[in-house]
Amino acid sequence: MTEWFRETLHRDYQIGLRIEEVLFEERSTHQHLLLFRNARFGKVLALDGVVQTTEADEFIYHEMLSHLPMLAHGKVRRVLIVGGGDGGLLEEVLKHRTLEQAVQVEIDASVVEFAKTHLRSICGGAYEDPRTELVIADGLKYVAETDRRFDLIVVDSTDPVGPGEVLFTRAFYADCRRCLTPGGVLVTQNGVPFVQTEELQHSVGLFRELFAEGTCYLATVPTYAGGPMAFGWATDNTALREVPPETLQARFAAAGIETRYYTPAVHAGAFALPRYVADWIA
Ligand code: AG3
Repeated sequence: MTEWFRETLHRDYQIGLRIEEVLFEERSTHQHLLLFRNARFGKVLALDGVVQTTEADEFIYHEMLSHLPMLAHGKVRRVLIVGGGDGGLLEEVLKHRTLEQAVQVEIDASVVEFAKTHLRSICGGAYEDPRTELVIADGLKYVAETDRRFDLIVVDSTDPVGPGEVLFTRAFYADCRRCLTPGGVLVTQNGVPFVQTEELQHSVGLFRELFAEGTCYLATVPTYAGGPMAFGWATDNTALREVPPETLQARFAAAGIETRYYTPAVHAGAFALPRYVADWIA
């Protein structure tokens, strides 16, 4: 018998992934977690029926949420990651030797424990790095209360259904801005515009109310189906989006990081929006 995982994220569109083997399943206080093996994508992690990450394509998403903003900024010493319990993003930001501290605020301790046991291929030793500080808390509450300041905040959330919903609100974005050092950047997981249009419009609209600049950049992640995925970009430093290619190249070379998706040219191109996306956020 062949079993298929069918994603339940969208009402009128879905992707299916064949389940070779269920590796782990758990219902935590926060969500339903499923890990299975797919022949093409390797281990697949789904939370509440929605694909979060896979061994085969996580590099695209995690590289674009980390190296792009870090190299655009050029002097990121402290990063805050909201969500991202699988540790894939944390692992990427820690590749920057100049990074002094990565604070990760994850609401679900069981996802982190699970990642350390079952997703080493994705998180590596990120949770054991001395620069990592793991906080098990609600991200919304954390940014509302902390006195800490960060050069970069990355929201690696689920989609705006369930526990992730509050991470798409005006209050949350305003608190993120308060927690940034002057000229710092907020980047967010903002869904696949073709199938999650309102979500992107909503977030970018709020960025533009709160920051000097709000837009998005794109990358195609095969298991986030429906076209390229959008990453929200909000900052008061409008120069960060126009860092000259030679500067990006020099920073990338100095960082000495090996990537499989990110290149300085991809970085620059990611901000070029197809007309339909530009129109939707106009
Ligand atoms: N964050 C969730 C992205 C899910 C997007 N899915 C979609 N829109 N099809 C992933 C966590 C990886 N660290």
